[in-house]
Amino acid sequence: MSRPLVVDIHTHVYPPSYMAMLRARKTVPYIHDPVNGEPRLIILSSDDDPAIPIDQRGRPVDSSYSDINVKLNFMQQHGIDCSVISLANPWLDFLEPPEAQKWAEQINNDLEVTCAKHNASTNPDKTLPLQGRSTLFAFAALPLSAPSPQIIVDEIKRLKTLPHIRGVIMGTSGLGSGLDDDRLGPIWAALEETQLLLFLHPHYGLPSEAFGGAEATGRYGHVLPLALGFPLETTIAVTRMLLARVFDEFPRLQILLAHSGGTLPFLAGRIESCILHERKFVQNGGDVPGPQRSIWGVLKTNIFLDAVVYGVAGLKAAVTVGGGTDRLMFGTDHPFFPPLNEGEKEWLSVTTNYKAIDETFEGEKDTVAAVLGGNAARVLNLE
Ligand code: 5CU
Ligand code: ZN
Repeated sequence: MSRPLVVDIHTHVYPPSYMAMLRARKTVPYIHDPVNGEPRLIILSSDDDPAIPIDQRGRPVDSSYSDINVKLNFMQQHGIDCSVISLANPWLDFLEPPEAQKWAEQINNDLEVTCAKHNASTNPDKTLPLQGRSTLFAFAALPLSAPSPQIIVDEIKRLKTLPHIRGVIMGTSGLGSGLDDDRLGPIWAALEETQLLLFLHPHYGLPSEAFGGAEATGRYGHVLPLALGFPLETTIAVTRMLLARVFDEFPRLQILLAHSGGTLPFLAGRIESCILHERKFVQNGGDVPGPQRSIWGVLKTNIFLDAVVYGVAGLKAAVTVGGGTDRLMFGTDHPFFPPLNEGEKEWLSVTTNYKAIDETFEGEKDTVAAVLGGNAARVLNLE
């Protein structure tokens, strides 16, 4: 039986130039790289607690974060034909305004060159199909802290001309105050015009007090911020976009939500009901224009979900709100969630997602093929 094409649409890198920048920093995000001892990556603000010894903060960081050959080995070991690589969080959000444009151009050019060089080496005549060899495409990063939105718009337009860029990755802070910010209008317009896919990804989570503060970090590590903070952050960000009428004004905006939309598929009905009962909105007798489009319509026309949810229940919710299986796409979140034991080749985080897809769509060969790669190849025009 021929195996289906597998495309990983959620897989991160920190290009070497970005790693060097993190090594030179002393505040989050940074890499602590002692002369004796292992380097540590400190990206989550909850990790940067002075009560935690510096050599225990964050997590170990190895070449899987930055070396594309390690990514290619990982792809081969897990049957992945094509990866759409993206800069990992916190992207360029923290840069001083005058630095942002230069770094965005550098990182995006690095991503483009990495993909171009690799693909030229495996498919010099550009005649081979995607399946059965390794291919790279990328989601680019935006200079969101740049001094003017026009710089961001110009970068989006430039990205459209780079052959291996298929979209942009963005966190939930936007220009600094969330995705319901009116100043984002020109950026949504540029994404809509270029039809570059916006990969919306969490990073900031919830205030650490929601999880019990520093004491809880000491006891439970990353479980609460990653298992709950990340998905709720995504859910809140998209709901704020909906409430701010972003999908009314930009009905052709295309967004891919990380981690199967956080908790959005499960909470969509409640969100819709709260909107329909909110007296503030003009349609309910108030003075604030509320969203015109139903969340159910937005989920079926503007939103794609990755399949990085590690279970059947989450996948079923994702396909239910998407109105079918053609808006769901396989991903790994590599290099995050590596095996805990050195030398283990198979990643539990990846096999769990493969297994969940198999169990959810058992016996539906075409659906499994669509979720594993067919949908991504179609939506991102990967051939
Ligand atoms: O493990 C983590 O902290 C993360 C992260 O920071 N970013 C991500 O994409 N996945 C997991
Ligand atoms: Zn991720």
